[in-house]
Amino acid sequence: MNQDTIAAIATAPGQGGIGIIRISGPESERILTEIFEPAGHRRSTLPESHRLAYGRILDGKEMLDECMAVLMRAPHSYTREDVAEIQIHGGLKVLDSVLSLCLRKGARLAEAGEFTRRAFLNGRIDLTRAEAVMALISARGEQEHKAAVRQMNGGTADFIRKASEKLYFLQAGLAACIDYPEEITEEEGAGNLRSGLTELISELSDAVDEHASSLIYNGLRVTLFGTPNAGKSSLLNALLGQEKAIVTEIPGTTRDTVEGEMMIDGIRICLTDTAGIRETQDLIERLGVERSEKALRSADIALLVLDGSRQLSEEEKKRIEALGEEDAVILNKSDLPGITTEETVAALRPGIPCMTVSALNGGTLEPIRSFFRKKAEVSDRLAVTQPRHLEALKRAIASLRDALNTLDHMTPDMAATDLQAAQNTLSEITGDRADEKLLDFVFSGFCVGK
Ligand SMILES: Nc1nc2c(ncn2[C@@H]2O[C@H](COP(=O)(O)OP(=O)(O)OP(=O)(O)O)[C@@H](O)[C@H]2O)c(=O)[nH]1
Ligand SMILES: [Mg+2]
Repeated sequence: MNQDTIAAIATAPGQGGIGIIRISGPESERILTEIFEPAGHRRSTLPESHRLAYGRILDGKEMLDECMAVLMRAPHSYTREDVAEIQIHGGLKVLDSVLSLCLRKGARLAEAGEFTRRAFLNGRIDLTRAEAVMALISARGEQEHKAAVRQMNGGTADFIRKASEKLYFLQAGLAACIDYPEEITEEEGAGNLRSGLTELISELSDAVDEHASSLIYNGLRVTLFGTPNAGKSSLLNALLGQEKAIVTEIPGTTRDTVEGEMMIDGIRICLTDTAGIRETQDLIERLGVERSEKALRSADIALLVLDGSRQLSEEEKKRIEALGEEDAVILNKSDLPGITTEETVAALRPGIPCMTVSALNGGTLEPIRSFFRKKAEVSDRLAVTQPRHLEALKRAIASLRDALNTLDHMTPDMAATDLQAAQNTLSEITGDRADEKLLDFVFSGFCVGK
């Protein structure tokens, strides 16, 4: 248990109907009784645990605000310590005054994520559930929200603990035949080690889906690029249903990259419109073209936008040929007579997805949306999604492979070190084994007050 008492504003900065100040630690009750006067009672009245009470916050004789306050005595609280929560009006100054009062009464300002860190250290939640709290708070898409809830409900921890148990079982067999060679033969103790390891590796590898993880947390990054005037900015605007980018008939209109987001099946599609690529003497446009190239490098998908009412230039033909496996072509301006068609594109690059649309007619854009839908498909049953967990899983798998390799070339007892390394890595995920550095890393991403 921590000895000091921490306090912080738990609600987001700015104006809001209600603002919450949270206090956790052994002094919570004393601080609350010193500053809170329940209606109809004296200030030092002992509050009943888990009972919301109406009253006033007083700094000496001065009233700072009306409030609702609750005391949650340990261990039935978020941190498993005594916790007090004070609901006041959500204004910067009033929250600041009440927080300062709590600090003067002996609380220390909480660090980012410190309440949740205490919940973890006091054994109320494992590390994956602690991380799920912040994942839930920062979720922007529906799939991100669902992944956070699965993790909060123990989906990740259960998966890792089951794997860890299987590994313990294999380790125990191996240890038994090493420690008691007279009683337990190698066949009895480690006979199923190889098959068990192979099974475990395959199970864990199936859970490592970095593509899905990137879709969930980063969204699908799509860059529109092509020759000036093809209609990239018009398409961005039409897809977003918003006039984000400037559109004119003058080639070279877009200079800076313009970004916008749309949602498809709970995944964020992050669209980037870029400056049309061409040789130019104009310094600003040239810098814009450099930005286009940078945006293309960081995209998951590049959409080459072409004006279907014109002949392809040699440059455009080369661009079609250079497209990556995930990329696609959009033939825009289908409201005008078609000169370049899907057949023209297919002849240059068989099999590349090609969609004929008109940015001026929203009804024609469905093929682009269904293209995104296909690319953004992600299972909503994944147990492990967060990058930190995936990275650790990959290390655990590598140690298990090392163990298999050791079994091939050496005696079984030599594999014990690799098995223990895998076991240690798995317990980093749930936090069963976590040093200060790891906890600092995890909780530094939290907001203050959580
Ligand atoms: N007829 C027709 N005109 C279009 C269509 N899409 C865009 N345009 C027109 O084409 C011109 C160029 O459109 P933009 O969206 O600015 O083209 P861009 O590719 O962003 O051009 P840059 O920013 O210069 O690279 C504008 O006059 C648009 O109104 C379309 O589907 N049909
Ligand atoms: Mg443009």
